Amino acid sequence: MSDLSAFPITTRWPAQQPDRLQLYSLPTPNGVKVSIMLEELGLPYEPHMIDIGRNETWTPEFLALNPNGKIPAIIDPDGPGEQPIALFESGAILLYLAEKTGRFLPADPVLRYETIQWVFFQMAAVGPMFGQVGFFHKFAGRDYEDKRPLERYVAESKRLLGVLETRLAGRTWIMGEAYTIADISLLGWVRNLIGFYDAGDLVDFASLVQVPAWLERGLARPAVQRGLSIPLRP
Ligand SMILES: N[C@@H](CCC(=O)N[C@@H](CS)C(=O)NCC(=O)O)C(=O)O
Repeated sequence: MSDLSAFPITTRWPAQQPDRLQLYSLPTPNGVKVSIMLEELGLPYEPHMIDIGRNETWTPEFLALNPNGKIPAIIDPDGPGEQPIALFESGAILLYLAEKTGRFLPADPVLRYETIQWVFFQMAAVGPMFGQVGFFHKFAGRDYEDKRPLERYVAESKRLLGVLETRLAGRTWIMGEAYTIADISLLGWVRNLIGFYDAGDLVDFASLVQVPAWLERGLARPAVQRGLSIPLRP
């Protein structure tokens, strides 16, 4: 039986099954990357719902796991050297899980770095830019009189969607025939932009061909569907 008592987060969110990977998350575009990956892998894990609306990521127990105060984060009791490992940042977690299992990341070095490149593209560009569209279009920033920030983030998001549109031409997935962590990192963000953020018209999503078809293919995957609502919101 694994002992996770050295991790303060387990005092607030106790592990019922400490031998399983512990997921601390919420079904947001960053959170679902990890739940989708875990569902795709079929790894046993125990999800813990972290309520960001109640600032639970800013509690001392959560901050001890992620000093940056954000979901998702994990503890894998079966980490390298058979020691537990704690990780935050969804991109790092995707890479860790891909390397641990040898799945969803090509073994060929060139293809592997190409995949990682697209994961970084999501982490550095798509996530931050789409998130700002959400803030200025759907959340508090909606009431700001000055519309220039919204316009700037919409323009950049449209440009990024154009990059994806070009990349996906003639490809089923970002890496061609292989479904990888690049797709897993991006699907939730594109879905959220046109769904929850209601920004489809703003970014002229209807003018795209490849991205909507890719999104539909991704959303048709049962593991993606399951991962999109894990951990269950109350
Ligand atoms: N770069 C981080 C971003 C994580 C992030 O922004 N998480 C948001 C939810 S999508 C969060 O926890 N927000 C809580 C807060 O800022 O209070 C990652 O990809 O893991």
